[in-house]
Amino acid sequence: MLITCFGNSPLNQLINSVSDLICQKTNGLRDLVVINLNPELINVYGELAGDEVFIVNKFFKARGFRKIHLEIAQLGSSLEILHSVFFPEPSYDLPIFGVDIVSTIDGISAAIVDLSPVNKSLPSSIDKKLSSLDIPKFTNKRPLPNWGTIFSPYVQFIKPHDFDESTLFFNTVDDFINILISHSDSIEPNSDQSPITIERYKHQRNYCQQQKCNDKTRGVLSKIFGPKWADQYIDMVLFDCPDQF
Ligand code: BLA
Repeated sequence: MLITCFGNSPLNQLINSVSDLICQKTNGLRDLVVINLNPELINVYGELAGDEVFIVNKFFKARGFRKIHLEIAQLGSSLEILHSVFFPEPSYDLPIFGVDIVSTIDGISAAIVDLSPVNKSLPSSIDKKLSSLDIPKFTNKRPLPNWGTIFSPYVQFIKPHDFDESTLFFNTVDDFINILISHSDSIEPNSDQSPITIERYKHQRNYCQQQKCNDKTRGVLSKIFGPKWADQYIDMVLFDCPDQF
């Protein structure tokens, strides 16, 4: 199958180009299928002080990935967010690919990308490829929050200084996703019940639990949709941790 991307929109240029990139890369995955969620959670519309609010979600699964999530949120006139996570099947030795880009009227305030481990460390071939990347020296590196222990040593959390740094961030996302996909193509799964699969499953749960500690995400969603809806959305859509995958 071939998925449609978000199309041209008046979004921030970095958000547009990264969402296109992720969409194109997703299209190249083996055994790609759409995951159908409750339609009320897929497209969410609202209003904030007369401004349009919408969240558009796309969900897929593919060989090696239990859930691929791509989300664009336009929250009023001054906040746009791109959120994407590739949750692996725990039977595959794959890290979690995650991207978050937050754009305000003053430009991008936060751009983060990582391949986060689901074991004590990253698979050695991924570690080797990441360590040989020429990761740019971004001007404004941002400190990780306390819950950010889930990220790898290669995580990039920045506020791009200018257009050139936005392009460099785009290239970094491209490098990270290419490393992930070429690794996913080269490996075979372990059995569902093997101890290593169970270990990866536990780490994935921990990743979700830690992400749920991000009060900035909760704060923005609560302000618009109320705290109950925000908690439900975070639990069921962004970082659901099913008992069994
Ligand atoms: C930060 N996330 C933020 C911020 C906002 C959101 C408003 C603060 C921006 C800033 O400090 O400049 C909001 N993010 C959202 C919303 C959604 C979203 C509303 O995804 C979805 C609807 N967050 C993720 C993923 C990662 C992530 C996958 O969803 C990492 C791969 C990271 N976001 C992340 C981090 C921060 C952040 C580390 C900074 C938190 C802090 O500084 O306390």
